[in-house]
Amino acid sequence: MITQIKNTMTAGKATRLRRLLDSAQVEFLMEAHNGVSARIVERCGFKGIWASGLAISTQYGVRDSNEASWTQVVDMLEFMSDVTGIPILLDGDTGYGNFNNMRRLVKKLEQRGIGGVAIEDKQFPKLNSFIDGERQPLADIDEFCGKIKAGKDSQDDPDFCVIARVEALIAGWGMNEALKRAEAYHAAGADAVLIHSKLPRADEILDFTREWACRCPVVIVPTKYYSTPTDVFRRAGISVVIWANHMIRAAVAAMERIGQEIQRAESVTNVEDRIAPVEHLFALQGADELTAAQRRYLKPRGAETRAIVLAASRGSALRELTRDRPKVMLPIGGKPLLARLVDEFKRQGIRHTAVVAGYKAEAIPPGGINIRLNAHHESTGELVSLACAEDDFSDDLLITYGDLLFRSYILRDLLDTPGGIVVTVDSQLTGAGISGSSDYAYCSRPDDRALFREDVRLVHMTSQPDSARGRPSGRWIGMMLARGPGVQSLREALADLRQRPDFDRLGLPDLLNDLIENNQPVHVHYINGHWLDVNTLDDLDRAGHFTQGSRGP
Ligand code: SPV
Ligand code: MG
Repeated sequence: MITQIKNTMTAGKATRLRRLLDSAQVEFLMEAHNGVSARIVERCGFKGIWASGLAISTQYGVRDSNEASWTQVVDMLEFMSDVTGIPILLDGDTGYGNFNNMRRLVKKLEQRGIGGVAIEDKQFPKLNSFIDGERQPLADIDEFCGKIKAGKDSQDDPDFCVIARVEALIAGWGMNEALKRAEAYHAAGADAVLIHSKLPRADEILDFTREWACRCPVVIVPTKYYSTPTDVFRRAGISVVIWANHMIRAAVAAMERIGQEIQRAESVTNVEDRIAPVEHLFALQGADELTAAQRRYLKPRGAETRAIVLAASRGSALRELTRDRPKVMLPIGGKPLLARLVDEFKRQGIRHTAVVAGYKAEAIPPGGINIRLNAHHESTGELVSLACAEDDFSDDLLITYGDLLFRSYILRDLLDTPGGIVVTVDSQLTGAGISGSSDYAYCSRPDDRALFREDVRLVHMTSQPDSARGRPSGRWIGMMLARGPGVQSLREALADLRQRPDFDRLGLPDLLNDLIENNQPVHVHYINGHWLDVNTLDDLDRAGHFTQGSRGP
């Protein structure tokens, strides 16, 4: 129901209601009492809605005696109008007061895209016409005519409809009084008259229409004379028939039946197939539109991102510690590196992780991840491992080394950085805790720590500082992102490099350099510390502190 049809359709609603009144054939309005019932009425194919006072009172659980305030009614109308494109005619009771209240009512209804209002010539607070009708005092004719005029004078849209409801037959004042009042209200500017009857047959309605002779459109509410064939109304020249309370009565009957059944059975099994599936509720709410809007406005961070972790190496500098398991299975603060990594992914909404294993692959528990095997891990490098996971490539792809520890914001910010291919570069080149193995990044701009969302490009990556290129801009931490066309470029670069005789020895930096050489932009996401990779026993010691949060690298 969030489909804000209102804005586009509001302008025409009063006009469309007027067309129904003026139509040469009989037209129908169906009652609705809240957003969902209004939506259903429209989906059933009705051309207009009757916002019934009885039904709106009932859904609030109060009596149809102006116990719900007029603003509560108008608030409900807003929900109804927001979710529908067909016009709404409000059952405005007596106009909720005198001429002045009527003026304000019309203004507020127009603001909410309501097509028109019917007011009845009774006194505030009104009572439903089917309760004690003959003891219901009618309004003074002149006072009511003033209210009609006040309403008509207040409308901005010339097509907004004010319908005068004649209650003389309900109150037992007879046909002459009904006709006299209808004539006065018509002369005061009413766009139609609603003649109401509580008899089980349509006789007095038909008498009225005969006498009235189409001086202006006639609206009827055949709640009590419901068995009258519609053709009778057609032949009588009725403009609009209002089915005034059938949605709320249907809802009440269904709720009572189902509620009692569930209460008796202490189970919902039997009713499940006879009630609306929750998917139907979503459809009525317009859930599809929201899903489409989310796609448009809210690309969920990491929602479709898949991760590939390169974890084939032993980590031989760690000696005995990696005798029976790969480096990624080393516990840091009691939890293996790989499990920490996967937890970080999950924190950012990445639920699919493929791990390329090699050395002691069997030591990696398969739970929650896909394990790919680089059977030649001893003689091959990172690109061969990456190629083992090519089937796991998705449109949003995170590739990391398996021995990384980092603060959560680093991955979060990488996922937020625009670009087809993005690498995370630590601009800190020296300092405590910086370990030996590094991929040096030369970038289009150094990190002056004031760059914010500025596009910095990777120019080249080397495994040793390259004096010919000057001072490196930073160190790549072994984390990169590829999305959309970037993934395609990545595939092409991989295919390109596969042709090289030394492919087996190539690493991810070679892939990045190949992309750059082929004019594929590689964007840089700068960080400053707050990560480490685990290559040596010293790193392992630092990692323990890092995870305790006592000391960052
Ligand atoms: C309503 O629907 O609230 C009406 C019509 O006023 S009736 O209840 O038939 O009077
Ligand atoms: Mg009513």
